[in-house]
Amino acid sequence: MAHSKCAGIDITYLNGPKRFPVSPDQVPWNVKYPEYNPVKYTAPSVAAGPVWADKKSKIEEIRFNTLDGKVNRVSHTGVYKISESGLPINPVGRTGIEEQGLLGKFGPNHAADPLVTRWKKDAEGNRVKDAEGLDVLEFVAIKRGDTGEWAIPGGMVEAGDTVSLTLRKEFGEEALNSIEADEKTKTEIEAGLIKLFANGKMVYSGYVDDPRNTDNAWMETVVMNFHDEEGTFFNKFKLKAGDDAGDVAWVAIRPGLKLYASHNDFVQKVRAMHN
Ligand code: RP5
Repeated sequence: MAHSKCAGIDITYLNGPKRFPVSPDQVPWNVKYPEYNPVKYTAPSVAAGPVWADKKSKIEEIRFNTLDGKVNRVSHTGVYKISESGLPINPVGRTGIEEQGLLGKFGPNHAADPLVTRWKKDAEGNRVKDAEGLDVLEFVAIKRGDTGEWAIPGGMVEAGDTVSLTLRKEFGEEALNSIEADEKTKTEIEAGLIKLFANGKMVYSGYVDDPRNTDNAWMETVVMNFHDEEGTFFNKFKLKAGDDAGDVAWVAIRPGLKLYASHNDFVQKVRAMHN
Protein backbone atom coordinates (compact mmCIF):
# COMPACT_ATOMS: atom_id res chain seq x y z
CA MET A 1 0.00 0.00 0.00
CA ALA A 2 1.55 3.32 -1.07
CA HIS A 3 0.94 6.74 0.50
CA SER A 4 -0.97 8.97 -1.87
CA LYS A 5 -3.78 10.31 0.34
CA CYS A 6 -1.75 10.70 3.54
CA ALA A 7 1.50 12.14 2.22
CA GLY A 8 2.47 14.47 -0.59
CA ILE A 9 4.18 17.68 -1.57
CA ASP A 10 1.28 19.99 -0.88
CA ILE A 11 -1.36 18.34 1.31
CA THR A 12 -3.25 19.91 4.17
CA TYR A 13 -4.37 17.59 6.97
CA LEU A 14 -8.19 17.46 7.41
CA ASN A 15 -9.09 20.68 9.32
CA GLY A 16 -5.47 20.81 10.42
CA PRO A 17 -2.00 22.03 9.44
CA LYS A 18 -0.11 21.49 6.21
CA ARG A 19 1.77 18.20 6.09
CA PHE A 20 5.57 18.46 5.82
CA PRO A 21 6.30 17.76 2.12
CA VAL A 22 7.01 14.11 1.31
CA SER A 23 7.32 13.00 -2.32
CA PRO A 24 6.40 9.39 -3.19
CA ASP A 25 10.06 8.31 -3.24
CA GLN A 26 10.63 9.91 0.20
CA VAL A 27 7.89 7.84 1.89
CA PRO A 28 10.00 4.75 2.88
CA TRP A 29 11.88 5.26 6.15
CA ASN A 30 15.02 3.67 4.69
CA VAL A 31 15.31 6.50 2.13
CA LYS A 32 17.49 9.28 3.61
CA TYR A 33 15.63 12.58 4.14
CA PRO A 34 17.74 14.65 6.60
CA GLU A 35 15.54 17.76 6.24
CA TYR A 36 12.43 15.79 7.26
CA ASN A 37 10.71 17.77 10.03
CA PRO A 38 7.11 16.57 10.42
CA VAL A 39 4.52 18.78 12.06
CA LYS A 40 3.25 17.64 15.48
CA TYR A 41 -0.55 17.61 15.40
CA THR A 42 -3.27 16.12 17.57
CA ALA A 43 -6.75 17.41 16.72
CA PRO A 44 -8.51 19.31 19.56
CA SER A 45 -11.30 16.67 19.59
CA VAL A 46 -8.69 13.97 20.35
CA ALA A 47 -6.60 16.09 22.74
CA ALA A 48 -9.77 16.74 24.78
CA GLY A 49 -9.43 13.11 25.95
CA PRO A 50 -12.61 11.29 24.89
CA VAL A 51 -12.84 7.65 26.10
CA TRP A 52 -11.85 6.27 22.69
CA ALA A 53 -8.59 8.24 22.52
CA ASP A 54 -5.16 7.35 23.94
CA LYS A 55 -3.56 9.92 26.21
CA LYS A 56 0.00 10.80 25.30
CA SER A 57 0.76 11.39 28.99
CA LYS A 58 0.01 7.69 29.59
CA ILE A 59 1.94 6.34 26.61
CA GLU A 60 4.17 4.18 28.83
CA GLU A 61 1.15 2.19 29.99
CA ILE A 62 0.12 1.22 26.46
CA ARG A 63 1.10 -2.30 25.40
CA PHE A 64 1.74 -2.03 21.67
CA ASN A 65 1.74 -5.03 19.31
CA THR A 66 -0.64 -6.96 21.62
CA LEU A 67 -4.27 -7.23 22.60
CA ASP A 68 -4.08 -4.52 25.25
CA GLY A 69 -7.10 -5.17 27.46
CA LYS A 70 -10.01 -4.76 25.02
CA VAL A 71 -8.02 -2.72 22.50
CA ASN A 72 -6.46 -4.60 19.60
CA ARG A 73 -3.04 -3.03 19.05
CA VAL A 74 -1.82 -5.78 16.73
CA SER A 75 -1.17 -4.69 13.14
CA HIS A 76 -2.16 -6.70 10.06
CA THR A 77 1.22 -5.63 8.66
CA GLY A 78 3.27 -7.45 11.31
CA VAL A 79 5.23 -6.15 14.30
CA TYR A 80 5.65 -2.37 14.09
CA LYS A 81 8.57 -0.49 15.59
CA ILE A 82 8.44 1.86 18.55
CA SER A 83 10.50 5.07 18.48
CA GLU A 84 12.92 6.14 21.22
CA SER A 85 10.22 8.45 22.56
CA GLY A 86 7.86 5.46 22.86
CA LEU A 87 5.62 6.18 19.86
CA PRO A 88 4.69 3.54 17.24
CA ILE A 89 6.22 4.10 13.82
CA ASN A 90 3.98 4.00 10.73
CA PRO A 91 4.87 0.70 8.98
CA VAL A 92 4.52 2.14 5.46
CA GLY A 93 6.56 5.31 5.92
CA ARG A 94 6.51 9.09 6.29
CA THR A 95 3.32 11.16 6.26
CA GLY A 96 4.55 14.67 7.16
CA ILE A 97 2.57 14.71 10.45
CA GLU A 98 3.49 13.32 13.89
CA GLU A 99 1.31 12.20 16.81
CA GLN A 100 -2.43 11.33 16.66
CA GLY A 101 -3.97 13.79 14.22
CA LEU A 102 -7.67 12.88 14.15
CA LEU A 103 -7.12 9.26 15.18
CA GLY A 104 -7.84 7.99 18.66
CA LYS A 105 -5.16 5.35 18.96
CA PHE A 106 -1.42 5.53 18.60
CA GLY A 107 -0.44 2.69 16.25
CA PRO A 108 -3.14 0.82 14.31
CA ASN A 109 -6.74 2.05 14.41
CA HIS A 110 -8.87 -0.88 13.32
CA ALA A 111 -11.89 -0.50 11.04
CA ALA A 112 -14.22 -2.86 9.18
CA ASP A 113 -15.69 -2.21 5.73
CA PRO A 114 -18.87 -3.96 4.52
CA LEU A 115 -18.68 -4.04 0.73
CA VAL A 116 -22.27 -4.89 -0.26
CA THR A 117 -22.79 -5.68 -3.96
CA ARG A 118 -25.42 -6.70 -6.51
CA TRP A 119 -25.57 -6.85 -10.31
CA LYS A 120 -26.75 -3.66 -12.00
CA LYS A 121 -29.95 -4.24 -13.94
CA ASP A 122 -31.87 -2.20 -16.53
CA ALA A 123 -35.58 -1.37 -16.37
CA GLU A 124 -36.41 -4.79 -17.90
CA GLY A 125 -34.42 -6.58 -15.24
CA ASN A 126 -31.53 -7.57 -17.54
CA ARG A 127 -27.97 -7.27 -16.33
CA VAL A 128 -26.18 -4.18 -17.61
CA LYS A 129 -22.84 -4.82 -19.37
CA ASP A 130 -19.79 -2.54 -19.50
CA ALA A 131 -17.58 -1.67 -22.51
CA GLU A 132 -15.60 -4.88 -21.97
CA GLY A 133 -18.80 -6.93 -22.11
CA LEU A 134 -18.65 -7.72 -18.39
CA ASP A 135 -21.70 -7.59 -16.12
CA VAL A 136 -21.61 -4.38 -14.08
CA LEU A 137 -21.42 -4.78 -10.32
CA GLU A 138 -22.67 -2.00 -8.05
CA PHE A 139 -21.99 -1.40 -4.37
CA VAL A 140 -23.62 0.51 -1.54
CA ALA A 141 -21.70 3.75 -1.04
CA ILE A 142 -22.08 6.62 1.37
CA LYS A 143 -20.94 10.21 0.96
CA ARG A 144 -18.62 10.97 3.86
CA GLY A 145 -19.30 14.02 5.96
CA ASP A 146 -15.58 14.83 6.50
CA THR A 147 -14.12 14.87 2.97
CA GLY A 148 -17.32 14.75 0.88
CA GLU A 149 -15.99 11.69 -0.98
CA TRP A 150 -17.96 8.52 -1.75
CA ALA A 151 -16.89 5.58 0.39
CA ILE A 152 -17.72 2.09 1.62
CA PRO A 153 -19.90 2.55 4.74
CA GLY A 154 -17.21 1.29 7.13
CA GLY A 155 -16.43 2.23 10.70
CA MET A 156 -14.08 1.75 13.61
CA VAL A 157 -14.07 -1.52 15.52
CA GLU A 158 -14.95 -0.42 19.03
CA ALA A 159 -13.01 -1.89 21.95
CA GLY A 160 -14.36 -5.35 22.73
CA ASP A 161 -16.40 -5.64 19.49
CA THR A 162 -15.70 -8.21 16.79
CA VAL A 163 -15.10 -7.34 13.14
CA SER A 164 -18.27 -9.17 12.06
CA LEU A 165 -20.44 -7.27 14.52
CA THR A 166 -18.89 -3.98 13.39
CA LEU A 167 -19.58 -4.79 9.73
CA ARG A 168 -23.30 -5.29 10.33
CA LYS A 169 -23.59 -2.44 12.83
CA GLU A 170 -21.89 0.08 10.53
CA PHE A 171 -23.92 -0.96 7.51
CA GLY A 172 -27.09 -0.64 9.55
CA GLU A 173 -26.12 2.73 11.03
CA GLU A 174 -24.66 4.37 7.96
CA ALA A 175 -26.64 2.94 5.08
CA LEU A 176 -29.94 1.60 6.38
CA ASN A 177 -30.66 3.74 9.40
CA SER A 178 -33.52 5.83 8.20
CA ILE A 179 -35.30 3.49 5.84
CA GLU A 180 -38.90 4.54 5.76
CA ALA A 181 -40.74 1.28 6.26
CA ASP A 182 -43.35 -0.10 8.61
CA GLU A 183 -42.30 -2.22 11.59
CA LYS A 184 -43.03 -5.50 9.79
CA THR A 185 -40.80 -4.59 6.82
CA LYS A 186 -38.08 -3.37 9.18
CA THR A 187 -38.11 -6.72 10.98
CA GLU A 188 -37.86 -8.49 7.60
CA ILE A 189 -34.97 -6.26 6.58
CA GLU A 190 -33.16 -6.98 9.85
CA ALA A 191 -33.58 -10.75 9.34
CA GLY A 192 -32.50 -10.49 5.68
CA LEU A 193 -29.43 -8.52 6.70
CA ILE A 194 -28.37 -11.19 9.20
CA LYS A 195 -28.70 -13.80 6.41
CA LEU A 196 -26.82 -11.69 3.85
CA PHE A 197 -24.05 -10.91 6.34
CA ALA A 198 -23.65 -14.59 7.29
CA ASN A 199 -21.97 -15.28 3.94
CA GLY A 200 -19.17 -12.81 3.54
CA LYS A 201 -16.06 -13.21 1.43
CA MET A 202 -12.78 -11.70 2.53
CA VAL A 203 -11.57 -8.99 0.12
CA TYR A 204 -8.69 -7.38 2.03
CA SER A 205 -7.15 -7.01 5.44
CA GLY A 206 -4.37 -4.54 6.07
CA TYR A 207 -3.20 -0.94 6.01
CA VAL A 208 -5.40 1.83 4.58
CA ASP A 209 -4.03 4.92 2.81
CA ASP A 210 -6.37 7.08 4.91
CA PRO A 211 -6.08 10.91 4.87
CA ARG A 212 -5.99 10.88 8.71
CA ASN A 213 -2.82 8.77 8.99
CA THR A 214 0.25 10.14 10.69
CA ASP A 215 3.77 8.88 11.39
CA ASN A 216 2.50 7.43 14.70
CA ALA A 217 -1.17 6.53 14.07
CA TRP A 218 -2.76 4.87 11.06
CA MET A 219 -5.89 3.10 9.78
CA GLU A 220 -6.15 -0.61 9.09
CA THR A 221 -9.24 -2.49 7.94
CA VAL A 222 -10.89 -5.79 7.12
CA VAL A 223 -13.02 -5.56 3.97
CA MET A 224 -15.71 -8.21 3.53
CA ASN A 225 -17.94 -8.61 0.48
CA PHE A 226 -21.62 -9.43 0.97
CA HIS A 227 -23.15 -10.15 -2.42
CA ASP A 228 -26.88 -10.17 -3.16
CA GLU A 229 -26.67 -12.38 -6.28
CA GLU A 230 -30.36 -12.36 -7.17
CA GLY A 231 -30.99 -8.86 -5.84
CA THR A 232 -33.78 -10.26 -3.70
CA PHE A 233 -32.77 -8.58 -0.45
CA PHE A 234 -32.44 -5.06 -1.80
CA ASN A 235 -35.57 -5.22 -3.93
CA LYS A 236 -37.59 -4.72 -0.79
CA PHE A 237 -36.67 -1.12 -0.09
CA LYS A 238 -34.92 2.02 -1.28
CA LEU A 239 -31.66 3.23 0.27
CA LYS A 240 -31.76 6.40 2.34
CA ALA A 241 -28.97 8.09 4.25
CA GLY A 242 -28.39 7.43 7.95
CA ASP A 243 -27.11 9.78 10.66
CA ASP A 244 -23.37 9.57 10.01
CA ALA A 245 -23.62 9.87 6.26
CA GLY A 246 -24.87 12.65 4.03
CA ASP A 247 -25.98 10.44 1.19
CA VAL A 248 -26.22 6.79 0.29
CA ALA A 249 -26.48 5.22 -3.16
CA TRP A 250 -25.71 2.26 -5.37
CA VAL A 251 -22.53 3.13 -7.28
CA ALA A 252 -21.51 1.15 -10.38
CA ILE A 253 -17.98 -0.23 -10.10
CA ARG A 254 -16.01 1.02 -13.10
CA PRO A 255 -12.22 1.30 -13.38
CA GLY A 256 -10.69 4.41 -11.82
CA LEU A 257 -13.51 5.44 -9.45
CA LYS A 258 -12.60 8.37 -7.20
CA LEU A 259 -13.34 7.13 -3.68
CA TYR A 260 -12.22 7.85 -0.11
CA ALA A 261 -8.81 6.51 1.08
CA SER A 262 -7.97 3.14 -0.55
CA HIS A 263 -11.59 2.26 -1.24
CA ASN A 264 -11.17 2.22 -5.02
CA ASP A 265 -8.55 -0.56 -4.63
CA PHE A 266 -11.05 -2.58 -2.59
CA VAL A 267 -13.97 -2.22 -5.01
CA GLN A 268 -11.74 -3.06 -8.01
CA LYS A 269 -10.60 -6.17 -6.17
CA VAL A 270 -14.20 -7.25 -5.62
CA ARG A 271 -15.02 -6.56 -9.29
CA ALA A 272 -12.18 -8.87 -10.31
CA MET A 273 -13.38 -11.51 -7.81
CA HIS A 274 -16.86 -11.59 -9.38
CA ASN A 275 -15.82 -11.52 -13.04
C1 RP5 B 1 -11.18 4.01 6.48
O1 RP5 B 1 -11.86 4.72 7.50
C2 RP5 B 1 -11.71 2.62 6.60
O2 RP5 B 1 -11.55 1.92 5.38
C3 RP5 B 1 -13.15 2.82 7.02
O3 RP5 B 1 -13.98 2.92 5.88
C4 RP5 B 1 -13.15 4.18 7.71
C5 RP5 B 1 -13.46 4.10 9.20
O4 RP5 B 1 -13.43 5.37 9.78
P1 RP5 B 1 -14.75 6.18 10.14
O5 RP5 B 1 -15.72 6.04 8.97
O6 RP5 B 1 -15.33 5.53 11.36
O7 RP5 B 1 -14.33 7.58 10.35
O8 RP5 B 1 -9.82 4.07 6.66
